[in-house]
Amino acid sequence: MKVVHTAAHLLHDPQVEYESSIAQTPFEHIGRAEAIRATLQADPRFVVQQPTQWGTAPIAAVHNPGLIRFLAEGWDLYTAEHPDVREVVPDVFALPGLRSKMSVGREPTAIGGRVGYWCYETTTPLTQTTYTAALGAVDTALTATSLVLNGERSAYGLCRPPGHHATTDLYGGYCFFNNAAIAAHHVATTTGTKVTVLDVDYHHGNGTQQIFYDRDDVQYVSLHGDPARAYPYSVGFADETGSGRGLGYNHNFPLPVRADDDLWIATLEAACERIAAFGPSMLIVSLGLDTYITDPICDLAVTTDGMRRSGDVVRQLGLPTVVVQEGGYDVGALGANVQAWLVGLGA
Ligand code: SP5
Ligand code: ZN
Repeated sequence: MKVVHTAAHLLHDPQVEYESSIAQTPFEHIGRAEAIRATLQADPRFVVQQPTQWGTAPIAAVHNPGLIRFLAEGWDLYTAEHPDVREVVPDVFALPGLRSKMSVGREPTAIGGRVGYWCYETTTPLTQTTYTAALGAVDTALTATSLVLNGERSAYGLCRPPGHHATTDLYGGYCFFNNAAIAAHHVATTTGTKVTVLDVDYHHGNGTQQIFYDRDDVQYVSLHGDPARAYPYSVGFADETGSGRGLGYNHNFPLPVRADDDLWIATLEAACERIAAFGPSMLIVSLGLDTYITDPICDLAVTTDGMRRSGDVVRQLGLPTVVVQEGGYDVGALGANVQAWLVGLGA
């Protein structure tokens, strides 16, 4: 199987994550992608190649151009006012309630206000070179997608930073641009065919759901920790089924604490029935390995064999498949879990 990877991810190397009211070393760090690359490079079933460059047009087809502009210039503008800052984190969020009963707020002009207009939480720092890394992750997803459009049965984009929490207008959840959504939109619009995004990260992909919520050409199907207890908390419930033309094309499968391989696989099989009924021309998998039993920030109980079985269930759909990397924070097991999943898929 072809693997797309770029060293550009090394340019996103934040040192602090503000999570659960604690300033801590980030769970999402460069060692994650390096561990996956090392495991796949040592396995002759995988061949690693670099992405080509796609520019910002495919990103602007999914995201607000203002978000792209902010990520491109935000660090320079912020550090012009605060020269000692190494990474930028919002401290004032432009929540709609601030202007309740008034018109919808415009983007603030002050840089301290802009960051809280485009970012929705505190675990996703913007560093001097984050933008270049985020562009590299999009290039990685689109290059893997083009391999499959050109005839590969499947391909894997080792995207970092991840993407599925980024909405049209907001970054957060370690994500800047929604790599999987950009790939899915690219396929749907350039081929005029239906595409499914299957999201198996522990966390609900609120960004991907939001991007496609009112569309009937891209189906979103997600298995995840129930947002009643799990990040992102306010989205990902089973009764969110799409709106307008998109009604019926969004499927959420929230899972209980410590869901094991058998419950996970049975749920994935139910999800795949929805995919088969939709009849997409291509499948984009948002692959998170944070469902793993010893993941440090999650609470499901999927094993490495469960990862292999997951890939095997998806293989049985018989669809051209692009796999893009999302989360997974037990770095010691991350390479083996990605490998098992992709071997199950038929690598
Ligand atoms: C791509 C991806 O997997 N993003 C996940 C972002 C989740 N960030 C918040 C996690 C909250 C975990 N709380 C558990 C406490 C452990 N200190
Ligand atoms: Zn996750």
